[in-house]
Amino acid sequence: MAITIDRIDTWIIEVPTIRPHVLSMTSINKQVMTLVFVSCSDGITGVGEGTTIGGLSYGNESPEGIKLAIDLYCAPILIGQRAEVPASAMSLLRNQVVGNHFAKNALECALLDAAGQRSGLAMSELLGGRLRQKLPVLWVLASGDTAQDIDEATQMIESGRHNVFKLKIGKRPLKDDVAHVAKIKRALGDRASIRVDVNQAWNQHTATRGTKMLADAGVDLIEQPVHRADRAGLEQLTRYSPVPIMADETLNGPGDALEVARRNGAHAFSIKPAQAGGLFAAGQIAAIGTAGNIGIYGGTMLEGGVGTIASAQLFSTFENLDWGTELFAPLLQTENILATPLVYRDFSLEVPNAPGLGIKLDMDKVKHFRRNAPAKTVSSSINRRTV
Ligand code: MUC
Ligand code: MG
Repeated sequence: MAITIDRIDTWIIEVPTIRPHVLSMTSINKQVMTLVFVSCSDGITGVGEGTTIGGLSYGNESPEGIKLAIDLYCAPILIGQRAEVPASAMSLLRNQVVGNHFAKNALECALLDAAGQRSGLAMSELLGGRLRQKLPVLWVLASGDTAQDIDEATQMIESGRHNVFKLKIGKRPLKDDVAHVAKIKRALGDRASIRVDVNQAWNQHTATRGTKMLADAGVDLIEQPVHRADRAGLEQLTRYSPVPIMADETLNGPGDALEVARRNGAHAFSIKPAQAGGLFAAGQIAAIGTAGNIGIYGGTMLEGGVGTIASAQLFSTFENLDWGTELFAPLLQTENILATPLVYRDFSLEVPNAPGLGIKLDMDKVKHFRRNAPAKTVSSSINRRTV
């Protein structure tokens, strides 16, 4: 008898961050994650995550919008469909729902998690086959304070957790941003690689000056310096910048990747399943990048454990991962909602081997952090993680 999708639940979870995380367009003190649970007629439940940054300030979908799109539109299409064939369920969904990439990615992940649990295979095997067991992971310095960033980075290097750092810039005037970056690079020297993410904040003129100034400051990579729609600008910078240019917000699916690759519009692609519209779509972006001899980097939407491991499962299948990954975000949250701890060691994240995502949620913690949860559902044993 066919195994069907019986029920879909979405929960909004809010976990505070260990410190404010300051980006050019927003600052966050908590991360809001929409978890989706897909329950199947054989008793298996898969989980996925839809997470964005700062409500609607970063991407096209908000946590509430992701929940609403799933509850009101996607779930009625999927319920009753065959659970064993995630590709066919997702194809049906794509035919009937335009856009809503974060919601689709969360659902695809949950279907693949369930399929993995059913077959006994890790999700990486359903995505093409794992080529690496651990992934290099950088840390993002974004406290908003230069001295605190230097302290944070020094601790990370000394504890063996990270030695590559991405700095969030674009909020302050260019010369202040460059002074901030240069001070951090001087303090860390050759012990660290420094990259920056401008999150679209610059116009062409500022970007042209900025790339040169950042080259002098010792920066290794510049991410999304101009607006996501400014492909011509990205192309110009890619031609003339002394520092490699990475596309992030510009890449909202394989079509964007093809367009950027055609015009040699980036030196590197940041691969994000949520932005791409799913894990397979993200894999296609990586394939287009690789075919175009463009460097590949594993990005994040600051997802918690579920979304981070979904990305890790995919990134572990990439032949080229030239710039490593930034799958650090569970460490930015005060609390990990997983019962199976993630292993960050030797500047890397280990990819779980158990079937599906290979992780288990700690449901007491999930309930505790659920938005509008009834008064405390978990004891006071929450260990505040410090940087
Ligand atoms: C982005 O633009 O890359 C990734 C790391 C981080 O701190 O923010 C995200 C978003
Ligand atoms: Mg970015």
